[in-house]
Amino acid sequence: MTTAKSSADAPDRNKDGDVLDVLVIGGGFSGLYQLDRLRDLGFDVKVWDSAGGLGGIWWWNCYPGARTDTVGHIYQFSHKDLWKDYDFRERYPDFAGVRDYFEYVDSKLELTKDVEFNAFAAQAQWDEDAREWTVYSSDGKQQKARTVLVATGFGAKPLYPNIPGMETFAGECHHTARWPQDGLDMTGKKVVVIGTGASGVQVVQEAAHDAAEVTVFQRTPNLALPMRQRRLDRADNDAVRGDLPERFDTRYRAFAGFDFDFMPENAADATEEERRTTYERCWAEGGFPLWLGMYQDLLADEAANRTFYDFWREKVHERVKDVATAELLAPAEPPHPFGVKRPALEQDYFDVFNQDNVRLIDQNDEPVLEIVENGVVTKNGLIEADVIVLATGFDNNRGGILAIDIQGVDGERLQDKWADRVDTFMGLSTSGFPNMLFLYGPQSPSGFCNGPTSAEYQGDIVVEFLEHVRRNGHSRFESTTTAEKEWTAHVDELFEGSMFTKARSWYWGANVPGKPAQMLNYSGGVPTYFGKWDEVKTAGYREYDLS
Ligand code: N01
Repeated sequence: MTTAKSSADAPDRNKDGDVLDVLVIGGGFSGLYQLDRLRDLGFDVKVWDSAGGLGGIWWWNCYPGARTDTVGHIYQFSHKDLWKDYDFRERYPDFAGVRDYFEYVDSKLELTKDVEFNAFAAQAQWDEDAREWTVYSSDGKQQKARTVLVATGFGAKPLYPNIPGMETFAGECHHTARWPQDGLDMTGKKVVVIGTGASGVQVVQEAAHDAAEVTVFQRTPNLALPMRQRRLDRADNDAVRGDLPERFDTRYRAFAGFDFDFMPENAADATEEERRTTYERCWAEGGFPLWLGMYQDLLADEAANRTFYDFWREKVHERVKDVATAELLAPAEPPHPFGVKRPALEQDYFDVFNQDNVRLIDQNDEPVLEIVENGVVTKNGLIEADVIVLATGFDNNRGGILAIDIQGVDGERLQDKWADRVDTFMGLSTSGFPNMLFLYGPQSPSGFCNGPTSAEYQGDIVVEFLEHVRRNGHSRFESTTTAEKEWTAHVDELFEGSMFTKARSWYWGANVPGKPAQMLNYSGGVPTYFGKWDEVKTAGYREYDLS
């Protein structure tokens, strides 16, 4: 946990009123944390966010059923004891719950006075002589800043499927991440959902309760795990708060920044009976511990992994009555090893396929060939639709950054530099683009790290680094090409030969047609990542040219 320091020691650097010390692009957990910490330290800082209000990714993702896959108590700041006064209404808050939490944080920290909403950063240009960035918004605003922090998140750029005729559809067709802010009533409607990632699973559950018909196009089965959602009252929140500080601390020591970690035992060493007992116990508890709190060899040993897959499959088949549908949802042969593609958490996802109004279609056998005025067409004819939900995911990790035309030294474009490969130092910076840092960026633990954990822990190293730069009177920092080559090789080495190669996932860009195959999420774990940064700091940030 961090404590605010007085701004009294900070030099008055903002002599030129229209040049900020720091402009943060993105006002989610990471961006807002930067705002608060840097402001306390006397930096002149503002946030630009393309959203119309607080919530970061939860402002955009307001589709029916959108909710966290992390329990609210761990999906919040530990910062400034904010957790002491906030009560979560549900164990896993929905998007409205997360927005409510952001409002609460704002009421305590007065963040929004320094946030410009509806400001999409379209371009950023580096001026070597002035040693500053100029950032332009799509609606004509401009802002100079000595440092730019890009905190756009890993899912800022929606991925749209390339289906002919999309523009001819007369009903409502929305990507889950561009859902109408006023909502969309599905009652009595015919709904087609394309995609069964975390977003698709959540929409299907909700649509199934209200819609007249729900047709789900599945390309890859989601090895979804039980959520075990429940409502929380004051007493529940008080009980959780009791040991929350210790749970926050645990996040720093756990592989994925949660308050739990893999078990120190191997599934391969356990008897069948012992494994079954463990699986049943974890199944009853539900949530991500079933993924990242299980036997330590499950994500490394394919035979061990198969024991859990078979257990999971049995559980799904117990719930889905139609054998063919159950087989599509949970095939005898795994589509990929369990857990190397992100599983969703579900409440009644598998059960709704027992309802007469819900139908599952194998997108591989019967793809959507065309969208027409009144529905979608497959090889078997027209499926009528009033609503088409594109739950097709994102150009993850780098998409939100490359959506900004970033021009660095000598006008080099980041879009060109990263066209074939992303190169960063620890996911934080890239050479040729001085005085720019990425939060939750590509090649950081990002997709393998609980968001608020990264916002705080990675946020702290960024703040500490910016203080170091300021304290030493530097006005320019840039990571070296040697450092980023070594880091990229390290990220690649961890990926190559790992089980993550066995699923076509967004972790390594396999979900986007034409995107270069490259692991974009650091899979060495949160403790290793921060241990490496400690070495960097102790050695005096030699991976950066400072001047
Ligand atoms: O996106 P996804 P998401 N035709 O990429 C399919 C976080 N998140 O929005 O698996 C047909 O996972 C695609 O098929 P396949 C979370 O980290 C968190 O669901 O590639 N289908 C897949 O089924 C998550 O992992 C929360 O074969 C197409 C789906 O669309 C990440 O965001 C909630 C297709 C996309 O799944 C992304 O999740 C939501 C096409 N052309 C999201 N293109 C919570 O915390 C893609 N697909 C709860």
